Amino acid sequence: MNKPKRYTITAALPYTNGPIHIGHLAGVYVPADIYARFLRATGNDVAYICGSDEHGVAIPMRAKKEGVSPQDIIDKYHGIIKNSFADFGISFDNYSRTSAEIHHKTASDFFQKLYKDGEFIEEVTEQLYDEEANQYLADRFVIGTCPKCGNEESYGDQCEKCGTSHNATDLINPKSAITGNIPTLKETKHWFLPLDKHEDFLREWILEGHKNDWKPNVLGQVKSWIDDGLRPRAVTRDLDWGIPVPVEGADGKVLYVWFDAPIGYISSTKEWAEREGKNWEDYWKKDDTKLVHFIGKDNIVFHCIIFPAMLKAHGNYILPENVPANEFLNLEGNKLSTSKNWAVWLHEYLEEFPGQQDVLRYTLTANAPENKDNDFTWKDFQAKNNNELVAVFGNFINRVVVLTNKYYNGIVPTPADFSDIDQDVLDQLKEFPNSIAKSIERYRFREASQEMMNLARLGNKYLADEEPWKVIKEDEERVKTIMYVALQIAAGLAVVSEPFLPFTSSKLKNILNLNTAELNHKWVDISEKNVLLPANHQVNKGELLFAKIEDKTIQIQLDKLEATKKANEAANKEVEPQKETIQFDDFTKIDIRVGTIIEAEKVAKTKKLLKLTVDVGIDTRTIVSGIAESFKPEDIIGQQVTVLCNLAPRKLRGVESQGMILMTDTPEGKLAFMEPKGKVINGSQVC
Ligand code: B3M
Ligand code: ZN
Repeated sequence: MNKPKRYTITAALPYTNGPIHIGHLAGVYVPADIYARFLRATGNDVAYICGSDEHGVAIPMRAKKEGVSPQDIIDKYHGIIKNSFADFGISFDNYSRTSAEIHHKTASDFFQKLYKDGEFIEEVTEQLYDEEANQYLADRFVIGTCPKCGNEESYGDQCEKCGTSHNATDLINPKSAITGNIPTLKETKHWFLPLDKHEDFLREWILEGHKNDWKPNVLGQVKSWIDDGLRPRAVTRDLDWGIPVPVEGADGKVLYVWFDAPIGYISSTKEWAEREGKNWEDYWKKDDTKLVHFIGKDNIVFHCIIFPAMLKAHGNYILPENVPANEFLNLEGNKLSTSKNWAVWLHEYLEEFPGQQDVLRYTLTANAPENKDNDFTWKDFQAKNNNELVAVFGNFINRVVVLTNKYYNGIVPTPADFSDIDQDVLDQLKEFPNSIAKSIERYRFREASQEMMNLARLGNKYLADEEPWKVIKEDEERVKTIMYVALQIAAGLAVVSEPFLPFTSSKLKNILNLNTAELNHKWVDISEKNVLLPANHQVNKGELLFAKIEDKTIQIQLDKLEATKKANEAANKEVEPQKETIQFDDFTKIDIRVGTIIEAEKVAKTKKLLKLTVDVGIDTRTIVSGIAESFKPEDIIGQQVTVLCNLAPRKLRGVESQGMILMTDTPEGKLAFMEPKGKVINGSQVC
């Protein structure tokens, strides 16, 4: 494609059925934001478009789970998600929502055009039906085995494991997600998009036309999907939540969420264009516009096959120039999961790491799952922060600014002649905008972020080698040149870091006082201008750009995940089967009393055991109990407990135990006392 006149960048519309987590940022929104920011910084006309995906079965399912209406759910999570994106500097030009009137109209008009042009197959077919729930089962309302990869947790419309998309009736052993029943089949009319009719065009456009510029993971999925044979896909549903199907004979039917959601990119662009006084059609219908969809791999088939087929069938729309889908991010070795709360939620991250959005942006970029699934670990997060952001980027800037203020009151000194090393460093500086740009333009954001960090490394090494803090004692003129060169690198870093570290770049521009008209450098200036910070320019006092993250801070996060893991295990724990039947006489032999813990201490050289002194009313006795990992000795003095008293004494790690404290498990996987509700006299019998 020749140099585009404008760019339309879309980022997958997140479902408003829950908050967003680091996987969303890593997979879609940070790479898209880097790309949009870079394009703006290099003088392009950009529309960076997104919005909330508010239809589909996921919403009413969440509403039912929370006992509220679907509207309550979308209003709650649309707000949380929109704020999270803003908090992390995801610089959309517009963030809309598919419940908006402009979207309902845009999607309805789109459907009607295809309907009138005869692009749909109208057919009565047998669909899965839940007799008890009295509703058809589609999408997430049904779970079964994926016919392609055997994943037993596949939804009715797509399998998140292999990415394929299918009809609910294709599932093997389908089960209703509402009642758990096995569905029956019941006739119903739907409108189908005949994907098979578009096979030749899709093969030519993607597998030929983009075989050299689309990512292998995307091409691989698309090829496999086309080779498996494209079939008509229902684009309507028997649901009461969604956009009503705008044709005769469609009462009680809505547009399939994956038909309406991608049209959400168009309606969000319309909303933005109306507000900005632009023509939305320039961004969707002009051949000199470059359209790029940023998505996760589970959305490839919808963005590379179904939506392009819709655009093609409609006519007059451009097609995506690229769909650089990322793979999945895992968390500490396990798949991120909303339902299992196995995630780092963005709103929680900011509570625990206030003002450190760029640390997460950088870590997720440096480890992005660009070509294969990757793992986020808190240890790596700490290492990226401490070893790169603090020790290289922050250290370099801190030295430059502190020394400029110390030696010259913040005034950029006039350099003497440059040494070969000075000149070489200044020449290298000029290359960074191009080398970073090359990586960004090929959607290699990991590589681009490391190249950006290489500029900080260049500056850090230059200062470490030139040691101005030593040279100042014997050659002040030389130090002026060294600091002048270092300041030019710092200015370059302020500009090229912006796509990756927008908050840091803004702070750095303020520190270097770069926000004046003549010094508000563009990306290209770093390569073209010889002077970025002129002599006699005043820089401000410095501020710490990054703070070291201590082990104990990371341990808190790891403990949180451990607690989540235990809670999930407890929640999924099979209930122990009942023990063998005993006779009443057997029961009358056991003597269970209420007692009170009056002393407690750890049993030496053990992790789990506490030695308790318990007043059981009959007497005061020693009982050894394996509760040390759930309770501190000092916290349970005075605790009333239920005690099996006539258990034969036994020695545990050298301590004779005369009885047993009865405990149970909490949902969080911790131990809990069986304690009476309200104070009870020690020795009271339990029976
Ligand atoms: N909401 C699926 C997802 O959140 C869907 C994306 C729509 S993009 C048009 O992964
Ligand atoms: Zn599958």
